[in-house]
Amino acid sequence: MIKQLSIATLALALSAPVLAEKEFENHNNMMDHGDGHLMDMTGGMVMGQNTDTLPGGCDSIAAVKEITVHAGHKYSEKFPGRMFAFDVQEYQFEPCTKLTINFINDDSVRHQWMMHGLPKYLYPKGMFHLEVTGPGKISGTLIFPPADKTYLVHCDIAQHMEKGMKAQLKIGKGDGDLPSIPGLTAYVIQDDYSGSNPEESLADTVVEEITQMKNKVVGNDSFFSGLTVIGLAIGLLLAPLLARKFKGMAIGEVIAYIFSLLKISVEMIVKVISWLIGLVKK
Ligand SMILES: [Cu+2]
Repeated sequence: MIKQLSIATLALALSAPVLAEKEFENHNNMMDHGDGHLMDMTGGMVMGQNTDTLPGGCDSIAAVKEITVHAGHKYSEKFPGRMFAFDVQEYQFEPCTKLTINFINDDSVRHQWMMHGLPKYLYPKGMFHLEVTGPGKISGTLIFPPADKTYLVHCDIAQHMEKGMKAQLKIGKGDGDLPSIPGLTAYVIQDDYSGSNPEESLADTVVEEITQMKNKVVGNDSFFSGLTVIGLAIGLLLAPLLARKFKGMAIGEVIAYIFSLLKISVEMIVKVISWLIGLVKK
């Protein structure tokens, strides 16, 4: 009995730290590695921090601003098909603004707020980067250059941007919009929830059928296989187009459609030939 009890106690003691959720951590005691690079041992990191050097073309700091940015799964719920998002998808500031970002990660995974395209003489790799692993907060400061420009802001953890953690930051009027900003600009690749056959699978099936037919009918005969290769090449080129046309059709309908196409082309050829004969006869 005592032995059982002690095993149970031991199991509980071992499992408790695993089960415990990571508590919210304020990453405010960072080690300064120089060149605007700060980090601690618990998953907090700032890269490209610049609190005092004016970018070329800025006579002075035009404005001092501070924002709080949240990152987490819950902010993506209003964007169908997305898994992660920032709470805000667009920011806009005056040129030469000094901005402090308080970045809060509301998830248990690692997230970043990363800006690209900054001048490299001031920001290593042209980047400003805040990162927090698990629930927590980190703060960083930078000074924007003077030009009107739209900067990409994203989380660079694998697939987080593709899954929605993406925003744009405009300095002045910006220089256009970026694609696939959730709720703001059109996705480059639209999600398709229609449930019909994906285009590729139908194209693959057609190619497979033709290959099998070729093997049955002509074996490895070089002349025919040469022709078949040309046929296959044309088929491969046309397959995606036809597959799109045939989406949702039964295989019988597809064959009927191909035959009607063939019939139309034969009729056209006959018409052209008769017209040519008519010309010669005159
Ligand atoms: Cu992330």
